[in-house]
Amino acid sequence: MNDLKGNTGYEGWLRYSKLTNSELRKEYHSFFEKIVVTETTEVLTSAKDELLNGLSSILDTSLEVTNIPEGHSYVQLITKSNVDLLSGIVSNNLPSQLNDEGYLIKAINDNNALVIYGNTDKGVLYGVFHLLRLLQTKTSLINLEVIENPKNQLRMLNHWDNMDGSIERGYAGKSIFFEDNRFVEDFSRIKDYARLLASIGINGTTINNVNVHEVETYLITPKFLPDVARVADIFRAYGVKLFLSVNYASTIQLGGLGTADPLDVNVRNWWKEKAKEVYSYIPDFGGVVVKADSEHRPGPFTYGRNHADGSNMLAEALEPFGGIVLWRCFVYNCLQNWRDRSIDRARAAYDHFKPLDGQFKENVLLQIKNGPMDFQVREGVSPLFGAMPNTNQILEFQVTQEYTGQQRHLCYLIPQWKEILDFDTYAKGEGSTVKSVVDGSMYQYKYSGITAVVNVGNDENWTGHTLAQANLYGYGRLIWNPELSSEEITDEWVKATFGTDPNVIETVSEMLLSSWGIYENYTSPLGVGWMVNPNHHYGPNVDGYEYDRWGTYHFADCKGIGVDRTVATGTGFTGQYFEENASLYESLETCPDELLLFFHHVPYTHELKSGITVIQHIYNTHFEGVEQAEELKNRWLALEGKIDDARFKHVLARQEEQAEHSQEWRDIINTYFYRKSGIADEKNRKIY
Ligand code: GCV
Repeated sequence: MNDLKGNTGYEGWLRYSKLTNSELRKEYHSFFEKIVVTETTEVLTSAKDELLNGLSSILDTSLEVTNIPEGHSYVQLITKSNVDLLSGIVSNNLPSQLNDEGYLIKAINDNNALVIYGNTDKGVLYGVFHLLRLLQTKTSLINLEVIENPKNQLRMLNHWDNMDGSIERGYAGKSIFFEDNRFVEDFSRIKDYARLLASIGINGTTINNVNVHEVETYLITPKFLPDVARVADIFRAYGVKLFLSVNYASTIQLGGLGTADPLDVNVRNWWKEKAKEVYSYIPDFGGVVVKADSEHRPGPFTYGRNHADGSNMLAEALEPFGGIVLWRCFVYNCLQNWRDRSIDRARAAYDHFKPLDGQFKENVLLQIKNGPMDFQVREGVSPLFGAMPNTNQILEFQVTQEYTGQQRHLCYLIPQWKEILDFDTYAKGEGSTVKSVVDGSMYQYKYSGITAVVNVGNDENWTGHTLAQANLYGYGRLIWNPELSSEEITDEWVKATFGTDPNVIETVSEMLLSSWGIYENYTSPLGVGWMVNPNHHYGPNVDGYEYDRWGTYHFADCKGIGVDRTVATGTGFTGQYFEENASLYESLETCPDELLLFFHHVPYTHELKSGITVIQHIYNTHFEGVEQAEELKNRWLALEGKIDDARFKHVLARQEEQAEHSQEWRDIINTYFYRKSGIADEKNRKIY
């Protein structure tokens, strides 16, 4: 059992519990009597501090940092300026095997020393965290040689934090950056956050909500820029670039120009001056994220301009400083008339952006949500991926669990994200996966990568549910290398967080890996989505959005359910995919069961490929989902005594809530469809 720092979950996966296995202690000691660092940069200082802290804690000794090892075993941190130290030890072309963030870790001197090499200090920092991960997972270092390069260039997070301290769709307390319309006073937590991010390879973050309200608009003014710069300083030391979400209409609100027309020369000049000012505070400012013409946010449409015009205006201003514009594609009509069946929200992003391919400046990236709707437990993959060969794309996931249980229910999303990254778009024939679009390799994008809405707040354990830390950890690890399996990532996280008792590893891993399917079972069925309470989105409400303006419908009547998105008889959405997927989804015969109601409207008696009818599937999965949620709780309960008390009780309380609340989902969904369809459950279970 671990005995670290009160076991609040604050350390996350950086617990560095003391190693008790004496064999391994001996082995590690034979590598690490000293830490050797001969170069000084801010990031290397972080790397050295992390190594010192991690090794001292795991080995329970205090190690010395020195320039010369003098007959001791040692671990040395080296960057390109000292690559000569490695001549004869590694191949001469090592620097060309690594990109700017890649690293080598190698056992040398007959396993009496270890080097961590990066072309840059950032590479070294990531290498240090890799080494500490090996120790936390109790891996032997004998003859170790690891070469790693991140697969994605931009590995970002987006905070939806407001300056009053609230977090839009936040389920883990208040903002760690803001309170009472200003920055928090104590920045020490921000440093601990930067450490967590660097340890999983995150290299950029926005700190404020994409809905940029009144006060936050001033983040790019001298009123707040000194504080923004202080936060940027903290992140910089951990290799994380700071970005801001900006208000598209800043020229009106801050500049007094009366217009935000992107083609207006005064508007353009205002942004150029603004960029100059921001960079005078933060020389390596990453750039801006923009939500424009979306859910009542201002944008270029007001002036009869398009999204290329809008984003290019900002890109032009940031270009001289190397900044980029992350322009969100979450643009749709949120004032839809539910009676009008001709509009389909799923079509919107593609319809708006695809025709603009090639019109964006080189430093614009289109930020595209993984699905065409909005982070549902299951939906199709956005057909925009791969559809714009001449426009940089970045994928947006949602780590915060808006529609997946709000960190009160366990829903581990790595398996979902893997499916999306592995999805074949067929954009350039078979094998044109989403991951190869967004890592930039397929179309040689200048900028590309992955971003996500983060799940962190000022709760002691950062994420509300301690097990929800696994989503943040896994997100970072997966976007560093999308080839990692869900199982590998899970194993790492469980060991670092709860130790290496095989029973704990097996139980927690199985809980995590089964949880997405379980959550899907008792919530909205077969890809249809929604069915949640309006506004806060927690808990079941089948018709919550059915007669509303948001474009999120299931169209259930007494005969059937689902959205007909076919070209033949529906909204034509399936036609936005490349041919192979278009025909796969178009046909009832080939459309996968799990997305059936996302693409088709079918009778309740329609037989699924599984051989059962849609209505019976709804009943079965909802009864089963509740049993599984109960089982999750029981599995956790069986770990009593093997997990420290504080974290044990905390997780148990969440699992109890999930088990109970899943019954609410089951009974409301089953009752609704029983009453609509009049078809009884074949197994005669209790429906109200
Ligand atoms: C930040 C959904 C969420 C909103 C969010 C929006 C977005 O509509 O419910 O809270 O706004 O997505 O991604 O911009």
